[in-house]
Amino acid sequence: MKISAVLFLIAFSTVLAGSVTHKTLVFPSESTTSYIEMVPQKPLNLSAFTLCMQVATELTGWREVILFAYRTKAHDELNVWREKDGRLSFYLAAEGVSFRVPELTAMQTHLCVTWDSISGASALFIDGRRSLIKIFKKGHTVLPGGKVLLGQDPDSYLGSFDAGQSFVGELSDVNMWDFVLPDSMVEDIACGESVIRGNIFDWETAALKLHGEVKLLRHKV
Ligand SMILES: *[C@@H]1O[C@H](CO)[C@@H](O)[C@H](O)[C@H]1NC(C)=O
Ligand SMILES: [Ca+2]
Repeated sequence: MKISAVLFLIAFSTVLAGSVTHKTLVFPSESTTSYIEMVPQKPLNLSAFTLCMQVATELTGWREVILFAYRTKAHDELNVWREKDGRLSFYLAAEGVSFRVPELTAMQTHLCVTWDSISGASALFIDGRRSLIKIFKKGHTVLPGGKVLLGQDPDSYLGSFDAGQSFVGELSDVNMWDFVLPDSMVEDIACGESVIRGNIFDWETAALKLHGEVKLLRHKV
């Protein structure tokens, strides 16, 4: 083999070895059985948060889609939804705030929601761009002691799933912080310029319990 060919092979394998793998979850079909439980690094005892995820779904039409569910034995504490009319919303203890945004599609969308109890300031970010701020649940606290599910909305602890609300598509990069990240950091995360690890959920290390047909894939990026 020529030296140049050898060098090329070495360079090529170095590129492959050095390439980053990305962990992602594929929810293949509507079901009442496919979901993930995510184990947090510390209790969701929150007076503020930033919750981010990378999401793609082809579900369209008059259908609710659960994007994130955290409930305790007694209550839904924090749920993120795509509503029937395409708006994105989040709910704290049964009350919701929604945002009129471009529809989720088959293409990846980086989505974050932020909330702060002191001011009630709530906002949503799509691919790093912030929505307007709405005032929501000022003075509220998200209570600890529950479980976080991706893919299903539990109407009881932890069951009573509805296939018509289940998530179908791809989810990844679910990261959560117990404070509100500055707009510029959300923008940097969304465009891949910085990796800021969540202190409640860190996607790189988060323990995931898979149920049903959900596939955990690692692909090179
Ligand atoms: C929740 O946070 C409050 C206020 O910071 C604290 O007093 C309480 O002990 C925390 N509870 C748990 C279970 O972490
Ligand atoms: Ca439900």
